[in-house]
Amino acid sequence: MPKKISLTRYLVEQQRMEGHIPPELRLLLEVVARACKRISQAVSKGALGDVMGSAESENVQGEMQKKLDIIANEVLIEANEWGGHLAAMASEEMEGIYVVPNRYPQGEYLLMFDPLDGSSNIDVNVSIGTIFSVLVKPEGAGVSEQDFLQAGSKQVAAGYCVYGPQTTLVLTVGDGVTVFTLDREQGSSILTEEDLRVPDDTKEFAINMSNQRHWAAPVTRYINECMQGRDGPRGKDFNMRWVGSMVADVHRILTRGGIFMYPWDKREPEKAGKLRLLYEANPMSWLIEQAGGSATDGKQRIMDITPAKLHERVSVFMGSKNEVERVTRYHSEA
Ligand code: P6P
Repeated sequence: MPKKISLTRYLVEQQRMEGHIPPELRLLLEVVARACKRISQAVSKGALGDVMGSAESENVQGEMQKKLDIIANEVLIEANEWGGHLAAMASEEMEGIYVVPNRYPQGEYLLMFDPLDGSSNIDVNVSIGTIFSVLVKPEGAGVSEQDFLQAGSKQVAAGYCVYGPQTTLVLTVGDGVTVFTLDREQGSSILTEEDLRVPDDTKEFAINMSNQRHWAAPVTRYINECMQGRDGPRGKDFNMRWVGSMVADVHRILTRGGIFMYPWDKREPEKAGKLRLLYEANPMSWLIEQAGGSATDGKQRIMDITPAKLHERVSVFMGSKNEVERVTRYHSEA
């Protein structure tokens, strides 16, 4: 167990002693963590807080918004817009970018987020979360959507906060993966794990099996071999988990290994996949890679993809290195 220090102290030490984090990035991460704490408090109220159910509106993805989707988005915007560390923000819940208003100082960072991932689980009290990613705005006056269209390898910070039995913030700035657990009595996030490692091998896969008839052949081959267990070519039995919240599934994989898959399928062949590249796949890919795992779209490293648009979707295979490499190899063999 690492020394029990707060997120603030950890970030100050990373800034002062390690030189990893410039002051503005430290401020950004502290503000995001504080916003996640507020979202956690709203989530935990449930039916007592008039935060459940549908907002009777659709987001840019054409998905029905939950009240908490909108609340979480507003909390993140309001917490970050005045601090002087950001030039603009982008969110799953907003069609265009949100440029920091002129009444506030502009910074050099770009913040992207899925404010409440897995919101279909809100009303049934299953873990959900916030995912965020940070880029540096390219040189030049002003800020535009084009500035956000950078490969995931350009990220300077990424993380998520999972609102489950514990509220846990998981973070990387390129020097491993660090875990902070919210101490509700103190009101601060306490360092509980450093340098998380994803085991290279696993016996657990995460995929929505109800889509099986729509998958491409390499995915069908991979899953069929897992389902054959010890009697099949894998020579071992597998288990399956699917929470329906990427944050919860990825947190489990970072904690005990596994492979998370949301592949392209025939239902909407024009879409590369369901998940979004900028504020879901890229931050999760960096965390997984920083913990020794792999993340591809079935053909290439997710973090090598240069986005063509803000809400670009991508096929996702991420987790234990040897499993991701196997299913990716099946794609190249197909
Ligand atoms: P399905 C949540 O809506 C999400 O974007 C991810 O968090 C989750 O892994 C996936 O979609 C679940 O999708 O099709 O199984 O409901």
